[in-house]
Amino acid sequence: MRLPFIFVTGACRSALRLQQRQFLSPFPALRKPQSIFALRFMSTQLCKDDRSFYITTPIFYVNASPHLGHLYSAVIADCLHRYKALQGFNSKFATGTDEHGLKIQQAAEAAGKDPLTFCTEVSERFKHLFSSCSISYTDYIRTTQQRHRQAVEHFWSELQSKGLIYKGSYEGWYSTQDESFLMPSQVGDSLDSSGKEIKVSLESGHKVEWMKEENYMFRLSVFRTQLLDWLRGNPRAVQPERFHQAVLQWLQEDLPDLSVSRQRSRLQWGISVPGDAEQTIYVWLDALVNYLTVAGYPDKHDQWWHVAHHVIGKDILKFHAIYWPAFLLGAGLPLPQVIHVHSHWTVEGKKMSKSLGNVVDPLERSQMFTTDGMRYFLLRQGVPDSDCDYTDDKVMKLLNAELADTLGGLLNRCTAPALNPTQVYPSFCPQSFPTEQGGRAVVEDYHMLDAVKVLPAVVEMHFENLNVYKALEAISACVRQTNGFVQRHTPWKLDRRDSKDQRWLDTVIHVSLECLRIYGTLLQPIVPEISDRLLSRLGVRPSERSWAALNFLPRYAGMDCPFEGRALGSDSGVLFSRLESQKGDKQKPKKTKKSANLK
Ligand code: ME8
Repeated sequence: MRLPFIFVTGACRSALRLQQRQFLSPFPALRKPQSIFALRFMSTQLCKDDRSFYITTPIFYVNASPHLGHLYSAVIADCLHRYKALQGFNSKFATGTDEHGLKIQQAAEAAGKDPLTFCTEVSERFKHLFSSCSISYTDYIRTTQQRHRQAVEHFWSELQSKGLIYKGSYEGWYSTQDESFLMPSQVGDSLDSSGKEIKVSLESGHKVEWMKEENYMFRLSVFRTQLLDWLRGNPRAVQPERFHQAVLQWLQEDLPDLSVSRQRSRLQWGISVPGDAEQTIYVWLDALVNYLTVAGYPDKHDQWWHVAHHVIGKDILKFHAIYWPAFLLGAGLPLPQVIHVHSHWTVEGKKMSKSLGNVVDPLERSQMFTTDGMRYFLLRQGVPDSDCDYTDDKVMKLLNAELADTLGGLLNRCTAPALNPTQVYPSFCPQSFPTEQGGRAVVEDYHMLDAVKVLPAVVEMHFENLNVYKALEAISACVRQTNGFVQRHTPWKLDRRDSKDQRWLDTVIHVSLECLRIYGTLLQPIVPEISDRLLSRLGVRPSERSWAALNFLPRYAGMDCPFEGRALGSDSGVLFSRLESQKGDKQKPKKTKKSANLK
């Protein structure tokens, strides 16, 4: 007897639990000896009963317009935010712009604008890109906002009151482009565009300068052991694994104290050190606190702060996995649950850069390939572990194959009036597709049902790890299986005058629409507009699109199906139009015949 399949619910969720570990300050010389603070950090696992979720992107520098990499981080975070909301979480999603620091000060000067006007203009460009690309942030933060200044000042005062900040003198290399201090071992020789010898950061290639000035230092060195303990005790704190290992490796080396201010005479564009107008707070300390600002720090951050997840690019790992946790430990705050790191997009194997003239404009591309098309491409091809190369041709081929032909083709076939003249969700016939073989279904059909039944759990597992490309690989494989199912049974060849054939035809279409319903529901975080069109065409109401509604083919398990007999949605338009190569390698959507796949 073939049993109705078992639904593997929340495979990963069952493993999620909250752990709390108590830590004592490693730093005995606290200014207030009685305030030996208990430093806590949370596990990287999500608390099972907690229905709050908080996801962030980096806040982006406003020295230049947004590029493809910025959109990529935003799309990843948006996908996780939408997925959590579908699961019934109260999800907060923050993005925004990083507007202080020398780099911005210089960019505004070069543009001949006052810094705030300059920042507002570029920040608006990011905002425009994000709203054009369905980035459903719930908070857009700018570090020039008053609420942020208050949060940074409070945070600074907390660190200071715990004796973690002292006045010192910093001498060493600084990269304005990265707004980063470097050890001598991180610096190498290079030539600038005029052939002059310069020093550069070995990691980013950006020019560095020798800097010597009086400023405030943070006792980063005392947190080395705690950071190691945190990472070892929470192996999923930094994902993917290779980045976790990279941080552990960095922590094997010396961890000097960190300069956390600049002299006002050199840097005016920033937040002053509380009580010392001659010093400006280091832009990275300022910027990292944005995550707390959005959470409601300093008064009401608890609900969000203990469920914080950061999405970042690999270039800013050290700031997020060393400096930020150390600052948080210093301030007595929990650490982020997970730091999700992704690799970079390159163009023809090269880093995107203004000087190389190879920066991919995400707004232009999303107009060319549609917003959902770009989202799908980035999430389907982007592998967090390794860099990916971008070409327009790849986008076109992928979208035509997977969205236009396979998914769009399947929907066309199963809803076309030629096969479905009454335009309703047809009935399932248990005799034609029994739980034991003997009906008209063949062994491959049962394999397909098994695959689609477990698909939500597979997708959930990959979303939780932010391996969205794996989720899309799994969905895509199932879509192909369903196409194969329809192709195998050629429903257009069945004789509708024969009642058995009619029942089998209805069953084939019913099963296919059920598959499409599952794909449409699971694809919502990735391609919200396409999913909406697909689900609307199937007659699935907005209240029936959550994760909880993912109950595949209930009729096969002897239960009622709420969709059976329901009218299909009236919009029978093309799900995704095929893209055609244009002159100059530009692509544009092309109208396709709706029934291209029908005989
Ligand atoms: O670093 N591929 O801002 P930023 C993929 N303001 N992602 C890329 C990318 C690429 N080629 N290039 C950039 C800053 N990114 C700071 C952050 S957070 C408190 C402060 C993405 O404008 C990626 O997420 O230089 C990277 O980490 C981020 O943009 C850097 O943006």
